[in-house]
Amino acid sequence: MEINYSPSLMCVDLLNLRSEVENLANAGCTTYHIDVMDGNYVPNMALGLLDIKAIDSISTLPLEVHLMVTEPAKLLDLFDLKNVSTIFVHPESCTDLRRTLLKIKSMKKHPGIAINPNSSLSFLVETIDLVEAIIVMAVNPGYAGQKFIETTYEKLQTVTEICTKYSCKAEILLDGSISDKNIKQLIEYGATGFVLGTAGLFRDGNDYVANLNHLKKVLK
Ligand code: S6P
Ligand code: MG
Repeated sequence: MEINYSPSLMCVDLLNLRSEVENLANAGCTTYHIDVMDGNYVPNMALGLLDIKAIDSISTLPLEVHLMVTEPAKLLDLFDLKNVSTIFVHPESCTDLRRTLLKIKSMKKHPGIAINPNSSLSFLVETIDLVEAIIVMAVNPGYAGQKFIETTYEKLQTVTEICTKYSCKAEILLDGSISDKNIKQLIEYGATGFVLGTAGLFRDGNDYVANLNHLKKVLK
């Protein structure tokens, strides 16, 4: 299985956006993770639309957009960009989750849901016929640099069981404090990819080649 290594671009040096984006691709990252926050659904803001359009214009990799906003359906058209492959929404933030996922599908993007540590998995079961990608949050959304929540392992196992039961082939991405301490176990429990931030990639002098190779070695 090809593992998706997706750097969280809110962790890059924004003053050097072009070289950061290029260096991450050259280091072997496979997609870019774009965190969008509105200061309402989560008490923070991250990348803005102009940053994302700039990234889209030079990207050689697919962009996975993680919307941490209230009522994402109202903003979806803004993300109808060339390299955006997947759009994730948080079920609780949608008035009509199914309609929101259908709208993403109509834009020819993969519809995804992002599941918080305390989100009910009934959202997944009820949309399993539409969902093509899943983020299992290992932290509460809003910030980089938080502590890994240990109940994530159990949650991931249940997500994997649900996908198997319904023959759902969605990618399963883990997001939040992903590092050499947890990736092996997460793969065993069904993860197909990782969002990489300060815990695993943007650390130790930001040597992306060395840090990514280290993670890959742990999985061998
Ligand atoms: C935060 C966001 C994440 C972070 C990522 C950072 O809510 O959705 O994608 O950017 O968790 O990684 P780390 O290793 O600093 O926790
Ligand atoms: Mg994220």
